[in-house]
Amino acid sequence: MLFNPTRADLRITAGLPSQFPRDPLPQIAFSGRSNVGKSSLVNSLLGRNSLARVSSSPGKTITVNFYEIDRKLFFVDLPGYGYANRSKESQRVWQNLTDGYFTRNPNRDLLRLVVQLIDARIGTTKDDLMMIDWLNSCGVPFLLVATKTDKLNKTERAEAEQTLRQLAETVGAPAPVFYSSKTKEGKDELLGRIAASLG
Ligand SMILES: Nc1nc2c(ncn2[C@@H]2O[C@H](COP(=O)(O)OP(=O)(O)O)[C@@H](O)[C@H]2O)c(=O)[nH]1
Ligand SMILES: [Mg+2]
Repeated sequence: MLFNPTRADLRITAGLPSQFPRDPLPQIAFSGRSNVGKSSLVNSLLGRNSLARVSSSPGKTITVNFYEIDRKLFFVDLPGYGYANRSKESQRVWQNLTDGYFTRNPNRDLLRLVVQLIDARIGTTKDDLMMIDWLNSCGVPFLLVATKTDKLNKTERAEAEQTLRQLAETVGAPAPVFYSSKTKEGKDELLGRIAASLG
């Protein structure tokens, strides 16, 4: 399916699974640790500077944000995970909402792809692996995307490529995409993979 990524609007900021939209449009979800560069990636895919907020204090609000793209699909910005000083209560809210997205989403069958972000500089964290395990156990198709590749030197880049390719193979995901919101590396490739997942 072809779509114009610049025709995008924030449709709803959902704090509860009951607020998820019911429109029968395919969904592409974005998942990753807080601060992995998710908002920046969504903005750069949409050619916007600030549609998805790039936060200075990460993880303040726990919401699932639905962006309607070209009236054809939703980009779904899932709440970030993995910061150290999260309270028990906010951990519970995160769990309920994220779990709700995969298990109580009225349009769960319209979820085409989860774009799972990994910070290229930090590498795969324990939380990333838990998320990947969970996506696997839910049977959701997902794609690994390394973010912030502009921060890597040549050696680090080669290492990151090797590690991530290996991980993708191990977990049965397709070849990873390497992305930089700064240089736009990987933008066309990721848009192409998303379009392909829509059939
Ligand atoms: N160098 C570089 N920095 C990035 C990139 N993407 C995000 N960042 C920075 O990483 C921080 C977190 O980004 P943000 O998009 O808010 O992450 P989120 O919490 O996952 O939504 C911000 O300071 C961004 O400017 C990138 O591709 N390259
Ligand atoms: Mg964000």
